[in-house]
Amino acid sequence: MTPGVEYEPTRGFTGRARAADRDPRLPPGQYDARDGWPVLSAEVTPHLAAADWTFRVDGLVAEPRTWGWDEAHALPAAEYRGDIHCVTSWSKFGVRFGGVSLDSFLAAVRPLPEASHVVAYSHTGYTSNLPLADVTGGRAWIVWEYGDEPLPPEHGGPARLIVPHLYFWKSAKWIAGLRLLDHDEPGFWEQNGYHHRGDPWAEERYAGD
Ligand SMILES: Nc1nc2c(c(=O)[nH]1)N[C@H]1C(S)=C(S)[C@@H](COP(=O)(O)O)O[C@H]1N2
Ligand SMILES: [Mo]
Repeated sequence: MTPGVEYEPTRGFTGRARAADRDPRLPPGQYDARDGWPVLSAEVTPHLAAADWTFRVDGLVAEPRTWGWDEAHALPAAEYRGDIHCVTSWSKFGVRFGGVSLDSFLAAVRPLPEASHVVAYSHTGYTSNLPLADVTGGRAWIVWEYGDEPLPPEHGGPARLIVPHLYFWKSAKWIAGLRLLDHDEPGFWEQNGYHHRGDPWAEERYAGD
């Protein structure tokens, strides 16, 4: 189980499995993908060299800034060990991603008080929207390692965003930047009927859930 995360006891019967047999790490309506890691991409996988990767944070910040690969790696290393959940219903337990906490990038640009939301955008044009509160406080990372290996291109390498407490569509692959806004601006899937926030424990899959 993920340290620091409390899991609610499962109540009653759920689907085919008896509640008692159900892994408490599994949010409602999800299954354990075990050794598999499905690739879900709306785009063709870009093959972006690490040397060409950049990450920019702008919008409602005191000092907009762009980091290159080496500059981003000079920030304090951080990792996520825990679970991930895709809205298409697979979850993976106990994965490890290595990179840098988004807090480190945000500390450098200094968000303005009116900043309330972010749009994350990829080098391919993919976008996802998030409340600023969901990407601060050690809950979001820019990562370039999966396990101890470089993040594979089909999974967003050279670098992607991860926001693992929300459904994984929020975690933009081939991340290019974050724009801080004073309002919520729906991203790619959110414009196509998905929920604006996407909490897997509340089963916030579609708009209106
Ligand atoms: N750029 C980009 N990022 C993306 C997506 C995408 O299509 N393009 N799909 C999202 C969805 S729906 C999921 S579940 C995860 C899938 O990540 P994976 O392919 O590494 O499993 O990436 C998210 N980030
Ligand atoms: Mo997904």
